[in-house]
Amino acid sequence: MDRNRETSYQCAKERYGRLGIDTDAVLKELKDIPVSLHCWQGDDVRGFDSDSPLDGGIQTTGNYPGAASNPGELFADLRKVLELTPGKKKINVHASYAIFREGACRNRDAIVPEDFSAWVDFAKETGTGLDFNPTFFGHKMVKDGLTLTSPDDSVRGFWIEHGKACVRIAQYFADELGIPCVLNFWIGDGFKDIPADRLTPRLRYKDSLERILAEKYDPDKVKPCVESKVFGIGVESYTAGSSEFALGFAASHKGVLPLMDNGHYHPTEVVSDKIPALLAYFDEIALHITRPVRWDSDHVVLFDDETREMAKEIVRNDALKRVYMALDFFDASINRIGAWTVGFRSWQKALLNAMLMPHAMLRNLQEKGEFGKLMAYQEEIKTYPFGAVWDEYLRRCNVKTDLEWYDDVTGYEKDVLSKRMGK
Ligand SMILES: [Mn+2]
Repeated sequence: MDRNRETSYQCAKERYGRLGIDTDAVLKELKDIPVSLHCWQGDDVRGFDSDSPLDGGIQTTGNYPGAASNPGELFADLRKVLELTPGKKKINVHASYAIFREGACRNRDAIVPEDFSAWVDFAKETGTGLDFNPTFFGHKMVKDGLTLTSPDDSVRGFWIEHGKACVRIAQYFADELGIPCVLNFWIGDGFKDIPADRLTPRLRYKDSLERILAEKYDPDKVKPCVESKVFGIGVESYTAGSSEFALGFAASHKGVLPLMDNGHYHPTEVVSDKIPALLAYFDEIALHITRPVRWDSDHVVLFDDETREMAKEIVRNDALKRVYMALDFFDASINRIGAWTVGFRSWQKALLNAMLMPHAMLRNLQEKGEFGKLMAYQEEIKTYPFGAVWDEYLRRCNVKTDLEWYDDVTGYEKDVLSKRMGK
């Protein structure tokens, strides 16, 4: 079996070599590219700090048993996913995942780094970095669906304080781990029906973000982003943090990155095309990688056409160090460890696929106007022995290959998940 795999890899290496691609060098590079793994797939975005139902226009569907319901369970599940996935990881944490020590219970406007020290310990133990997100949803201070755009000063002030607390926590993460922390601002603020004023809420959002980012941080260590969205459930007519708003804010505030979530656009728009458009203007950008099915459904990321195309745009524009990549999906209808793992492995596959393409040669065909040949070559490359290189990558990363890994998921479900009560 191993001998077959070795032979397959050597054949693939030789074949890609003819295209001028050094597969060994690619595998070495890929395993050091950080990708952020979101903590919220493990518990359907519930978090630990509030019993409020999920709102802000986002929704999980499904009731598969075994969701994590406390930090110990979530850490155990994350460890399993880390074991089943190749490549370098950061863990993406939402503020709602604060882990209060005995007796402490702080509201979101008052959270402190100590409330996240268990995450730092976990990151140190697993050799991962940490990214962070303020949580502007699922909380009783969300009033009429509004947070940073609220006309109620006490509401808006509360959420500004939350944002500032999160800047301090992001700085703490970066200081503790020596790895920059991406700090992503996303709000679900908007209106269900036709508003009378679309500008004022946006001006309040802009002012709120400026007040939050006035909090002191080291721009080499904390990377603030603004994530846009087109609409959410219950806020179909107007979203304050639209694409133009987020881009405009990032473009006019030094050091702020635009963050594109590929579920946050009209269904025929593609983020793969937006990546190079933004790279023309921004030194660094950020991505949330998901799979929207007809709407922002946050299905598990697959190795599908648009996922591959997004990875290609990053790789062929030599932007692996300019694009902060994070996964953002949640499926509660299947085994959550399996869902997490498929999603992470799919993005790794997409990166590997992109790194195994002769981009200079293909670009040259485009420049020369040889579009028939370009189409033919792009189609031929699709059936190159990608799978043999993927298997070799998994072997080098000490991760189980093809169909073997799901046995671990099944075993973990039997031994651990099935014993969890109530969820
Ligand atoms: Mn997102």
